[in-house]
Amino acid sequence: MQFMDEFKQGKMWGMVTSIDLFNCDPEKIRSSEEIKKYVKELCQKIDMKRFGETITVRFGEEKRVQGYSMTQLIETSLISGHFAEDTNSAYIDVFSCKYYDPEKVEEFTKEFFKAKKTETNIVFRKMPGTETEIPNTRNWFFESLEVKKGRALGLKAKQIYSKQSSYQKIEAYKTDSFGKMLVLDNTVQLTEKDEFAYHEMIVHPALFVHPKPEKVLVIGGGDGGTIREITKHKEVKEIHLCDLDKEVVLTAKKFLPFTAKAFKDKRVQIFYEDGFEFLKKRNDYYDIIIVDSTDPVGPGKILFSSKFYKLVFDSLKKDGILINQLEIMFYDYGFITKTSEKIKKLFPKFSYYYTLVPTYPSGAIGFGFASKKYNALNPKKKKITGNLKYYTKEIHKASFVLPKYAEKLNK
Ligand code: SPD
Repeated sequence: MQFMDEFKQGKMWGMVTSIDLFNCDPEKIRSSEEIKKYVKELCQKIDMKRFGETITVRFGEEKRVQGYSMTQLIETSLISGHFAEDTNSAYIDVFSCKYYDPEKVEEFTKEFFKAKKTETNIVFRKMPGTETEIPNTRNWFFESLEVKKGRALGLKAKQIYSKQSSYQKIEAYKTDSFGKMLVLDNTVQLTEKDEFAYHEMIVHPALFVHPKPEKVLVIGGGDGGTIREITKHKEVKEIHLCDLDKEVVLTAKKFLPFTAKAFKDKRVQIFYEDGFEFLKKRNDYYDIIIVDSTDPVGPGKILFSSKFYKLVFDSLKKDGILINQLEIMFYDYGFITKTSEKIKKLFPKFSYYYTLVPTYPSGAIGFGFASKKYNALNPKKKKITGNLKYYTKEIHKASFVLPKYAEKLNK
């Protein structure tokens, strides 16, 4: 634990261990004697000297808060507790400026009240001059799926919009360091500062490889970033965007003008449809299909299936190219391998490549480049309109060079 050693060395003023206990033994939390016994035994266990007797008072005219409250002064601060009879929960705080083992407190407390589940938070009380930059996380955004896996990037962020659409939770944030941010189902989709690295790289490798990309389809990508990059290619005549969720497009138009501006381009046509159903109606039509999907959970899951790739294959012309968002090499290597296998069964050429996006978990994200005819490593020379900040011919080639453990993907 980060501050434990400093605390032991006396560099912190004290430590609070707050334990929430759920599904406790109903009899124990309703007994003043049991609560007092708990305090006595706990103090012995963690070597704290009680100062005076344990006070218990049963409060609560209102059902929600009905139950005992307890306080026990100790020579080095205070133990307190609240016992909620309505839910059989208990909330205990042990605050001491003398060192104790918080795990012992948690274990003993859980066992004593026979709680089925506990959640414990430890807070270090600082001395002047020892304050750190470690923030209070209340105004910070973390991806909940990442937190569940015990890792996460934190962004100081203020929510400016939130809506549950028929398909997903849509949120917009203003972050301190990455500008505006779009979040779908608690997962970062883009931020204003680094989206260029994703959108340029999901688009330009294919558009520079295909000699005559006239009809391009984007599935997903309702924020408009991918469309914006496609519009930089003059020879493209039709740009179709198929996104299930109209609310994403509306959110982008309102909060993300830097990506949504591309919707104004005359070549763009938007279809609010299920990508799967949409493709069934288009055979041998597109030069390039780009799947700018969310992760393979919720509405995005089907976009990683063999059935879907077959539809994509049939909707592409005989020299067509498929690009799809294909997750994170560090974290999802198994999934990437399996998904690549599905694509390789249909397309004669397949390679994986990646780009760097600081606000995605691990800072990188990859794409599949599946082609019926053209070689992914052979970009053509051509002029495009507008600026590029990430893509160059050199980056194009370098992005297909994979770390040793992932090399097999491109063999
Ligand atoms: N892990 C998040 C992957 C998000 C990919 N889609 C981003 C959409 C940006 N147009």
